[in-house]
Amino acid sequence: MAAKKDNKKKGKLKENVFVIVPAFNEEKMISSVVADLKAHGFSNVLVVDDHSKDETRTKAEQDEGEGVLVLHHIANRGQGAALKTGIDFALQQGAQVIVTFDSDGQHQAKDLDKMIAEVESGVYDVVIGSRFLEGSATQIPWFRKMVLKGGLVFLWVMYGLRLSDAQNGLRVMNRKTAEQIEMKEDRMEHATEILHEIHKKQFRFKEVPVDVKYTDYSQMKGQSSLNSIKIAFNLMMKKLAK
Ligand SMILES: Nc1nc2c(ncn2[C@@H]2O[C@H](COP(=O)(O)OP(=O)(O)OP(=O)(O)O)[C@@H](O)[C@H]2O)c(=O)[nH]1
Ligand SMILES: [Mg+2]
Repeated sequence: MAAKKDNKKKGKLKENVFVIVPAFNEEKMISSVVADLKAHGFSNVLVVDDHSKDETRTKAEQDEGEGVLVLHHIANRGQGAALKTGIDFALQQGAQVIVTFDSDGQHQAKDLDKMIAEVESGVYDVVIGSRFLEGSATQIPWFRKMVLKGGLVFLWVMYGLRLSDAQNGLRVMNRKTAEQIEMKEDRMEHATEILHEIHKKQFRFKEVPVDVKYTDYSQMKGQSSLNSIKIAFNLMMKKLAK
């Protein structure tokens, strides 16, 4: 309530902005992630619990009301599917700007204002966070860095797309983009799919530096290198099958 009052005072309730927070087994972080978003004036936070096995849903539901809504999958479908659920719901609610935000505590709400401003100004359709651009204070473990750099080469070779960060889940897009990108990949392949859709449909996009936190928790929970190879392999097979 206090945060809401403060933001009212500042005149920035961000009513047209919906933040989608896909969550799977994030009972340790979900409350602080939601609190960070609320403290920054976000009044439409949609947590999509993807049938977590732990207390993620219960924890998120403790924050429900006050600008937070929890959607729930009745089976685990993957981060891509959870984002799609959240985006479809946000569009139905009249969202003009849609943010995708990880629930593992690696993203920070402080990075969003500048990204949203770029979209709201109408110059860009999509703004994507980057850990690698100058201005980002992210300290990436060297092995994760190598895997992420490999992902960049993959994106370039497979889709002709040159970016500085190919796997960043922090994105801001306008309504038109959210309506037009097709998301068929239920699991982690969706990150590449979204970039490919943006490129193919010629949305105007920009990368901006953001700070991604690497902690023992995030590294224990995050994507394994093997999974990254599996994702690349799946995408390659699908491309070859076309
Ligand atoms: N809805 C849903 N979310 C998931 C699933 N798996 C992971 N996530 C969420 O997706 C976000 C990112 O997942 P990570 O595994 O950390 O992937 P990442 O951040 O790209 O990889 P790291 O850089 O290694 O942390 C987290 O907020 C997870 O809770 C899933 O099966 N369903
Ligand atoms: Mg992560």
